[in-house]
Amino acid sequence: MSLSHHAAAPSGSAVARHDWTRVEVRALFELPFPDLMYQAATVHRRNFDPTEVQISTLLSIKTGGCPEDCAYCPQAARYDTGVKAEKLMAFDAVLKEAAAAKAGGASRFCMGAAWRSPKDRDIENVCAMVEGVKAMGLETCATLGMLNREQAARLKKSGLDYYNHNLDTSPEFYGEIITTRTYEDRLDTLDHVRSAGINVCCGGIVGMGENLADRVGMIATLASLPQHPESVPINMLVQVEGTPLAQRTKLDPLDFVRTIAVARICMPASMVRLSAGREDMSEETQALCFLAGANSIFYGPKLLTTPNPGRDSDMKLLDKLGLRAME
Ligand code: SAM
Ligand code: DTB
Ligand code: SF4
Repeated sequence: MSLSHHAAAPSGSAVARHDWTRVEVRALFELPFPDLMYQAATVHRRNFDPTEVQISTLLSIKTGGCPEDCAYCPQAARYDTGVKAEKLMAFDAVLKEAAAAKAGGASRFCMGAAWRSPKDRDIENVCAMVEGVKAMGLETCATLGMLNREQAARLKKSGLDYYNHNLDTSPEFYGEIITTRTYEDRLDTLDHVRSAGINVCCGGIVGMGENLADRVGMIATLASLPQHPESVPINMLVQVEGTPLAQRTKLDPLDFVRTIAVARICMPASMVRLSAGREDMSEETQALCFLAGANSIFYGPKLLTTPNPGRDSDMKLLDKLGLRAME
């Protein structure tokens, strides 16, 4: 083998870097598709069994009526999307849903609330739910909005395994999507979660009208956090009628696959979740995402308020691809 050929082989190193520059990340996005896929699949295989997919189920424990202005979100009170504001679900009802998720094969149960930030009373109620869900043998995740240090510590004490808080996009594009909280606010919450010793689930959304530089900026920011998020959800925008982003030009599915591949390469040991948007995605696109290093999905017919593929069709897809649920 010639030296130059050898030098071109992907390293797939398990050593995680935290100093990814935008130039380097952009160069990955601009690789010829076969080279990008080869490199991503190599990194995936060095760090994980590529036939295993982690399965999480989502439940909206507090739906709608949110005061924030996130332009993608059907739960923002200011957009007329048909989502009705509800109160926090009762403890027993949440546990019933968690039991159904476990019976369906999920290993992680993620509880989402349409809050800007929880009140301390809300935190106490959610902590009770976390304890109950955990006692069933499920991993627990919550996404409740901005947290202060004390709230993160209280959630940790209840046994919460993961906290989801997304950066959503690049720092430059962020202001066009959300004005009611800053990028810095998000980084602060992530710091509080990390400092409390809770695993971090943090990713973003593509297909919001951002450009390549924004997708580069989003991945470079995630991969430059002091510690990579343990879970990185990559969402394809679910266009919801009534939200400001309902009519955005759809992203080419191959650019979505590229985003997954670059996330896999830059954060080699993280779980990369093929998150929202699968309902409108072909099986072929999803298969490419798994080849590109995605190893986690949301499972069950509903995300928070929008549809997700049914359990049967997902099981058929995993089966067709020879993939199985991670224990
Ligand atoms: N209210 C809390 C917050 O924003 O932090 C927690 C719930 S919020 C719905 C969680 C995440 O869902 C958002 O950060 C966003 O990334 C994602 N999301 C919301 N609406 C979406 C949509 N229409 N398409 C794709 N992802 C979406
Ligand atoms: C994440 O990154 N995606 C999930 C979860 N974290 C909470 C939410 C997707 C929501 C899609 C729109 C809806 O169903 O309301
Ligand atoms: Fe509220 Fe979260 Fe939706 Fe933003 S993403 S409007 S904070 S529920």
